[in-house]
Amino acid sequence: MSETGGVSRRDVLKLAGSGLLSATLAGVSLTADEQFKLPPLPYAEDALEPYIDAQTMGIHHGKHHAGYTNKLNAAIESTDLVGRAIEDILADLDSAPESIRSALRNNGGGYANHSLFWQIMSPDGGGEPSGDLAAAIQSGFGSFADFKTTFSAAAGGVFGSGWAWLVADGAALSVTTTPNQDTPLMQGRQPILGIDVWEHAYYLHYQNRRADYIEAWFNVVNWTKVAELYEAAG
Ligand code: MN3
Repeated sequence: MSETGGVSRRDVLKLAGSGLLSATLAGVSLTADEQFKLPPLPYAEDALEPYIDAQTMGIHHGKHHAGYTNKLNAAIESTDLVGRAIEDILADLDSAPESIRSALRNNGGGYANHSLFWQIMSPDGGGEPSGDLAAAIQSGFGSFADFKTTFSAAAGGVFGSGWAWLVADGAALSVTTTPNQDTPLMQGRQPILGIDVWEHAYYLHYQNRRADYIEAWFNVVNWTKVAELYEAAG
């Protein structure tokens, strides 16, 4: 094994895996404990096939989400935001230094949105919710089918890049959309389900067929996780 200055390739790979190396390369001086960490995917990159392809998942998580994470860390260093929860930062953007507010909005939003996105999908997903969440969807939208129609229309109607959300305001549910990496958290609202309709989320497999991506995505929605988030928000 080749070694340079006592640091082996294996050490470098370990550093890269820990996120320390990428942050160092980005010029971030935060300690490991102070940094936002890229959460690992809770399943393999190919686990959501055929609905979401492995290459899209790998790039989406390993490049896009990692990029938001590194740029978020770069934005907060040397501010009093270090150590604050991302939800708190996003709910209070107006009090952040103006010079980094756009960076926080875009990269902090991207960090939070994708951290949620991986969690609310699963290779064991699909179907329909049960229990309190199912009752709330029926109450709010008429039926699960009506909810799906409303949510899909909202997601399909996002102009350009953005997200469609199912938001819990206490027990009540509503569908909303945000542009770019904005999130309902910026209005102090709690998203419990979201679909990324940036082209990077689907273009390799679906090209311009966003409606096909949205329809397929329902096959991987992790309703168990969404129900947990709903209970926590209530
Ligand atoms: Mn994305």
